Amino acid sequence: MNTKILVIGACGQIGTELTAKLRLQLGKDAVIASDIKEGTDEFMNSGPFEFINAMDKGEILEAVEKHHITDVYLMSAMLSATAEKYPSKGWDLNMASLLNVLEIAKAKKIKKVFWPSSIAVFGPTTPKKDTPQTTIMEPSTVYGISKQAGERWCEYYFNNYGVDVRSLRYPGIISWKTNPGGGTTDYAIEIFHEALRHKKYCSFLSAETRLPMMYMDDAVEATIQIMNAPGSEIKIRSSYNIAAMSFTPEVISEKIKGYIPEFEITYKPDSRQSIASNWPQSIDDTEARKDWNWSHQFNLEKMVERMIYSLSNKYKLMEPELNY
Ligand code: AKB
Repeated sequence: MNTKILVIGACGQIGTELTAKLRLQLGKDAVIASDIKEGTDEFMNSGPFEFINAMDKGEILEAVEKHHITDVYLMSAMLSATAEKYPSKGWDLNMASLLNVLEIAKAKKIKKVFWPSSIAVFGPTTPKKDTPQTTIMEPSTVYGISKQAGERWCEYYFNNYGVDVRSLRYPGIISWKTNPGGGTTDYAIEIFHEALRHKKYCSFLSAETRLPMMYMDDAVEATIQIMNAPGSEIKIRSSYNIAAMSFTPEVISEKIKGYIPEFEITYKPDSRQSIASNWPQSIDDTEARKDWNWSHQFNLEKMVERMIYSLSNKYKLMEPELNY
């Protein structure tokens, strides 16, 4: 049976780029994009699309049967900062969407599921540096609690019903094509837009708040790689730690100054500071590297260079000097 993919939440930050990459690899008709809302014109014209509310199991099942779907990537979620504002909505969306897809997989209607977890599963009692795969997890946000519960559900459905579900604990994902929404790590994207347009940025996290981050291309690569790995290599069925770089607002602003010397950063921590302060500073992803050969391509320097040149080009601020 040929692989036929349904991406739920395809118009979001990661969903958009994941869908594009999968379509490049498998052909546009092998990847059905879906979301509760429309994407950009460019996205809507790039291949088949279904309107799906991830909280409605019937809508997901209908699309699965109509398109003979084999693999589902469930990318819809309410992120940390927004879920703190709407706790019950965040919990309902993050849990119901996952259980809907796991139930459809349990009924053998699909073969494989990808579901993203997050570094938000960790909390104030977790070791902050090189946070291990298995450690104390006492998340303090609604988003983190939903992701931790989700990890338990993934492992439960694998152990008890043989559902082939695979998951990654994403750090903050940095990208320039699509904007993020509602996350605590979003400052690391906003800073580039503001630096290029206004040469200044007011950070909502303090200068020394260190968080794990990853460039979008690595996140998409890791997602597709874990889904393509033989099942026998996937030893962890809750969710894998993955890592690429860690930095503070101060460190990234210094890197940006290397390209835009007039850039100035100021700090005005808001409610997102307490979320970030309870998260790890860096992640140990030894298990992912060992089990299915994960490795990242983008370090801090390469990511900053790519962001500056791609966004300069987008805003037509200067002729990019590098060709990718
Ligand atoms: C967020 O900030 O909420 C997300 C995440 C780390 O999962 N980017």
